Amino acid sequence: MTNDKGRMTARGKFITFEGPEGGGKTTHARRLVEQLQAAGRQVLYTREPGGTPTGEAIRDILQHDKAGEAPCSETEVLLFAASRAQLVRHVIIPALERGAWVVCDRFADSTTAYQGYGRGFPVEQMIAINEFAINGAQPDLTLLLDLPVSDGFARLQQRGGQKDRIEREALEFHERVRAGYLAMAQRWPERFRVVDVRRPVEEVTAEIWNLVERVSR
Ligand code: T5A
Repeated sequence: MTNDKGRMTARGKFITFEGPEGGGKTTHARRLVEQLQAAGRQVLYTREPGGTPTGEAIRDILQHDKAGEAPCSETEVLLFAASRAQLVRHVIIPALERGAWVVCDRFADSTTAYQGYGRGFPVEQMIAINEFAINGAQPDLTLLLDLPVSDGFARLQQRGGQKDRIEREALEFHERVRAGYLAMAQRWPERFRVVDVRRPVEEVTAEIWNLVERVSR
């Protein structure tokens, strides 16, 4: 791979943050971006659903019923996948190819966790839809920020703001999501790292940095 000056560049690394609600994904993804930049890396931060004009429009439909009706569960799966397909092709793959690191706040595993384990669609079907959407762009490292569901919601309550459509789902739904994430971490141990986030922010930040440094070697 060469950059625009014709020099050889290595492909960047792709890091995703996943986990149940209120675990600190946005907080820690942004901290990681700052740390990587301070270490001299070119970094792109993005999020799902969203990250492109098409994706942000889909986000409004999915989270705030912007189309004037709630999407049915099948539509929900396909809209998350559509947002992802656009993000991968227009943003993530081009960034990795120019040697940038990509930090993404949620990615394909969210569909497996929420629509598969949470809503009850066949997990293997969700994985197949994800594969079609991501076009081979598998994360190098997935940081699963784990905490009990009730702790996550308590943090969101402290943070303030309205609950979106998915956050309003029953507690049992969110418990299945969390269990699904932990099952995925066991299934793909080479990619997943589980980070217990029931600890002060600085401690979690240090652990994440440790895990990320190992990927860059
Ligand atoms: N979804 C998404 C699907 O169903 N399928 C999919 O395929 C995809 C991609 C997205 C929603 O869409 C669903 C999942 C979600 O329901 P979103 O608005 O993007 O929703 O929000 P989430 O990704 O769910 O993020 P949350 O709003 O739940 O919060 P975060 O980002 O996990 O947490 P954050 O960083 O905002 O932190 C929450 C609070 O905790 C504090 C922070 O300061 C903040 O106040 N905090 C800590 N407090 C104490 N100790 C720590 N260690 C802390 N770390 C953070």
